[in-house]
Amino acid sequence: MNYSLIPVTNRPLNAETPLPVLEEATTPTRLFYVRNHFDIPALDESTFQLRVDGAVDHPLALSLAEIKAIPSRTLRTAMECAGNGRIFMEPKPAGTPWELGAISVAEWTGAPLVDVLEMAGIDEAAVEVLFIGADNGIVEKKAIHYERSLPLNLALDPNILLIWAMNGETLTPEHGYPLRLFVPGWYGMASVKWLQQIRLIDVPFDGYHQTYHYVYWDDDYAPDGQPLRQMQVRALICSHDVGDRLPCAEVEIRGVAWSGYGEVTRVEISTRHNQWDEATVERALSPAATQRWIYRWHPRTPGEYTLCVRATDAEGNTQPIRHRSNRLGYGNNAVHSMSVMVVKE
Ligand SMILES: Nc1nc2c(c(=O)[nH]1)N[C@H]1C(S)=C(S)[C@@H](COP(=O)(O)O)O[C@H]1N2
Ligand SMILES: [Mo]
Repeated sequence: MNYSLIPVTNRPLNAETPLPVLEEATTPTRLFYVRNHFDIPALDESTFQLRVDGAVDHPLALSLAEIKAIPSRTLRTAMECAGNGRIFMEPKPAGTPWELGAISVAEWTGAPLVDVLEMAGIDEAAVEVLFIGADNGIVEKKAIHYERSLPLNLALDPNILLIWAMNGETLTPEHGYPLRLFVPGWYGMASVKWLQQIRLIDVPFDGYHQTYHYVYWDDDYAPDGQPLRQMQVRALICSHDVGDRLPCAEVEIRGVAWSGYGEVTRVEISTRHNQWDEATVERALSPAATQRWIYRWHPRTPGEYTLCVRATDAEGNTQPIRHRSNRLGYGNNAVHSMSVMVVKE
């Protein structure tokens, strides 16, 4: 099949991955979902500099060549937008109307953030690390950049990378060329694209995309003001779509599952109300990557069926039947369900 990205909004550009593509171990870059708050900035790696300043011993201005000279790491890991599935929430929250394709997997290559922080020397006054993107716009009458922070203790995780290659190639403009942050296992908002400045700060950051967006308000489970972090456990059906007609014979139902909290240990399928059967799920090949699952189903009688899939991770987190509710429509990891028609051959 010749797939292409599914447009969600044009300006800023937001587009989702067709679900069948997720069966591949990595998502081809041209089909990797795109989530932007502002227009894509035009940057050039020959003049690019990453500034590292604030509460550091020696402020730095690093060229891309200098960042590439740091021994790199490569991780194959999923990234999902915290608003994935928002369109299915009721009442419908404001925000980008994602269906279920705001999730993709790439092979991310870059320099460990901690190495750059150590080059600059972390001053003891630092409590957070702020990441400033080059993209900007007017929000509530104020000119702002896309910026997010991480608590210093979390920012020292050697798996947090300054990415300069995605799927073995130079980053594309949509995905943050020439440099982006990548925080494995977290919802995508943490992985600041077009990263131009890292500032160590001595008070917690309270910018728009930190303390207003990407926070749970009026949520069913989380206390008010709790910031979003790890991706919640989720499984999707990739082999079929709503309304598909299936023969009354053995069929393979396939899909993927992932969690930011650890390996997915169990995937269950329901084809009849409230009855769950085990699917076979592959082991995680790397942390927070998608794991494929498969279920062989042999419907005995024609008719309409609702297929549901539910994943559980190593920490025992599992998916709710009904989505959680919160003001901004985040973290919808309700079971994926779809009705299909089984027909006589
Ligand atoms: N500078 C910048 N970084 C950003 C964003 C943005 O709008 N600007 N969007 C964030 C969000 S909400 C997500 S889900 C991911 C999406 O990354 P992608 O477009 O490469 O899929 O980037 C994050 N980093
Ligand atoms: Mo996002």
